Amino acid sequence: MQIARNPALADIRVEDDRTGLSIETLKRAFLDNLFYIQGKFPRLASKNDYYMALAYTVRDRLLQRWLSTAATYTENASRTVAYLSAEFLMGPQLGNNLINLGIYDAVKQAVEELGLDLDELLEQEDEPGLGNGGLGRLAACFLDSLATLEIPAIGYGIRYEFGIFSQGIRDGWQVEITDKWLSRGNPWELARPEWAVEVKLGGHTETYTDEHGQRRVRWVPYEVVKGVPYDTPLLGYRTNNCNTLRLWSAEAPESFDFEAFNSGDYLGAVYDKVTSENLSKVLYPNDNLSQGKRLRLAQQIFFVSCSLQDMLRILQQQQVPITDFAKKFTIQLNDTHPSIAIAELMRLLVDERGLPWDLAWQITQNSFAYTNHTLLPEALECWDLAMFEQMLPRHLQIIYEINHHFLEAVRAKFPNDNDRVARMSLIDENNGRRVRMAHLACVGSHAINGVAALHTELLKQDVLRDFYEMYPEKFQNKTNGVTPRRFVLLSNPRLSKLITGKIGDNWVRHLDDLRQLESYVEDASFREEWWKTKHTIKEELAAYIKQHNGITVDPYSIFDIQAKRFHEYKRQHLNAMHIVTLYNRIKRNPNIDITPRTFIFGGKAAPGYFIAKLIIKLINSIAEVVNNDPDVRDRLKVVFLENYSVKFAQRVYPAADLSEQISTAGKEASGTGNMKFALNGALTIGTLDGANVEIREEVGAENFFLFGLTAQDVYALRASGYDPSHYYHNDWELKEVIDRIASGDFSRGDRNLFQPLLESLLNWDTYLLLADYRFYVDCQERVSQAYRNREHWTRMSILNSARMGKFSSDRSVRDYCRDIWKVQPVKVSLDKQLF
Ligand code: 26Q
Repeated sequence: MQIARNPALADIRVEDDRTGLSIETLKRAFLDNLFYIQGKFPRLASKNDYYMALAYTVRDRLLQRWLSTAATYTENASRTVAYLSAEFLMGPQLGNNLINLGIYDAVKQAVEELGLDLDELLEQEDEPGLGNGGLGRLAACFLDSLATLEIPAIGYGIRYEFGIFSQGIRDGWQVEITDKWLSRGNPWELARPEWAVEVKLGGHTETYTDEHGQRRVRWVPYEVVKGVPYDTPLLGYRTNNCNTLRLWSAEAPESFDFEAFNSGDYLGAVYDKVTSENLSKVLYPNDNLSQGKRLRLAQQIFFVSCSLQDMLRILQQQQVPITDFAKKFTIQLNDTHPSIAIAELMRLLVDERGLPWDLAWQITQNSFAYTNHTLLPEALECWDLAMFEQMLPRHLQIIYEINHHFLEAVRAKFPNDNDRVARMSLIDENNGRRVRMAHLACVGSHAINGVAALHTELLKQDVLRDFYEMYPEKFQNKTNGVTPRRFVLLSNPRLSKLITGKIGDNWVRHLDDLRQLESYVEDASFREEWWKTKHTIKEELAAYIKQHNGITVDPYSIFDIQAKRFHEYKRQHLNAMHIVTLYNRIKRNPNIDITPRTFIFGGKAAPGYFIAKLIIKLINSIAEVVNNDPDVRDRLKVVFLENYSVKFAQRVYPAADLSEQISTAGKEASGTGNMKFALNGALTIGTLDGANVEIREEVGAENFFLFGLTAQDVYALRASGYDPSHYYHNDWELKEVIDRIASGDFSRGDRNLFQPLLESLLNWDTYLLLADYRFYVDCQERVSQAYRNREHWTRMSILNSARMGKFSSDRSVRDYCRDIWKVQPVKVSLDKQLF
């Protein structure tokens, strides 16, 4: 940005209606925005109008910081993190911006003085659900930490018109409803049509000789799509650094099919427009599954090419030579979804900027780093080669050339090892020819990381073993983290107040400071306050459940919560089997002494994932029976919370006593919900999987309910020939659970309904539920006993919160900055003369 000083504007007041933070100024600004932006006066305004007026009031205050940030970063030509992600699961913006600006209480009072309730206005916001789950939410937490740590950063992604579907529950089944999150307008974004770029698709390539006698390749595309950036400002916590989330929306290029237009085929031309816009139409709702669909590949190249062209524009605008690309930008690939960027940057540098291959490759490798988020083979992206070639003919040639150089290096390091060469090739020749995106990401990046210590070890030993042997120096661990701003301060104001009252508010930026709470563990009155706070929050969730589910739950019972995407490896059905176990015990002896529990589930299943949807139906079916059986006497309740989202998550984490983190060991890369629960004082029942391992190390084994097979046990059991029916026949209580589900007791006598699930468990049990069942149920019994001792439970709860400092995304991001990105903070001051 060129900043010209205009003396005529020099004496504009800074503390004005659009920037001032006093209650009076906020009120005036709010009414102005209601009038001039929403076009309403108070008597006719709806709650949504008030929300919008408030959002614009807050946005004005962000924009001042945003412009100062842009000016500062430009002046310093700061090294910038470009975080490339197909998903950003941001959650609602208003509350978080109030917190980070430090005006939450002032705004609450200002709207109250106008006769409004801030909580009701916050409720109005439709959250941008532009992600599936953990991976998208991690990207959002990282952006919050980057701004808070004053690191120049841009998040690049797709502005999906429809985010993750809204989930309804009808007759116990999940139904999907399209997510029209933009229907009432999005006050947080600014369209930047002046920075639109074009992306080519399809067609063929030609070689030619340029004016220097150099042989070059030209790509003649079949079609061109325009990408328009929409920017959302992201302010750090109590900093002036306001970074950018830049999301691309697909449009038809201006000159779309002009011939058809002139020849009178107006509708034909408009039809083409519709297909280009399809590129950013909808988020694929699969989590941890790659289906290899053409439109998905088109989405990936679309946002990646737009983002790289945008970086080249910034480079040019700041007059940085192209050869310094990797000095200006460090690009993080959030899984393989954006990994086509490696071939695209090579194309831009070699074909469009005329750089020699070797120099371009050096720049590319220096620019990229790759984060892997999965150990599941079905989640590793591979593209059918014919389809890939049809859409990206030039990229395929580039990948062949990268592969050629790479396989030569493999042969040099491991002579006479053809099997290894075939295993490592960027092209899989065995399963119908396919392009292996994880291999491209590994070869084209200077750093490769897993997201928890165990995950990184398993990558090195198993999924990426050959690459580890080839490039051991590239591999690093970066354990995930979550932002304490959204997931404690904003979502749990009661606990935050209690904590701040004891240790001050430094913990919000330095989460390790929570350790100071340890010294209050033996303080009985503090424990009492802690317990009461938790209890009040449970009462609030109970009221919500009453209102939305019509179920009465007992806030004195254990709130046992499993909230996450539905997937067999996450084993929600193991949790369901525990519920049926307790139900059977009650049916056998209605007077049995049982610790009351409320089982709460939340989460979506991918629309095409039949078994996951059947697990949702099973839970709802069990709920119907258990909640209404007089023998149960309200000691057990089962609740399914519809349409789990970030907004919802913020309600749920604070109210949990027990956090279910029960994936098959070796399957969950990290988990981040596990962190959000424990940070809010829930105890974990969990396997040694993902970050559970490290959480347990931090909080202490005595404050964590561990059960089940280890990743090594899982490998060994599979290798020795696992027979699930053995467990069925040798554990009568397990048999009784399966038999009751099979009997139709939970399906109004229908014995077929759950057969697909039960058959899969008895015949394959890919995720070893039957092997872990006894460990799990016995561990749950220890939980029930522990909960009966309120003092002891509260101690453990406090210690969980107090020792979770490591899992701040600030720590994660600092680690990336130090070991991978090599970036430094850049302070932004508000005194900057902007005009
Ligand atoms: C790929 C191809 C085509 C369509 C969809 C996809 C796709 C989309 C989303 C594949 C995977 C995802 C999401 C994966 C994910 O959320 N992984 C989670 O990442 C978290 C953050 O690191 C970890 O904590 C979780 O353990 C991991 O499951």
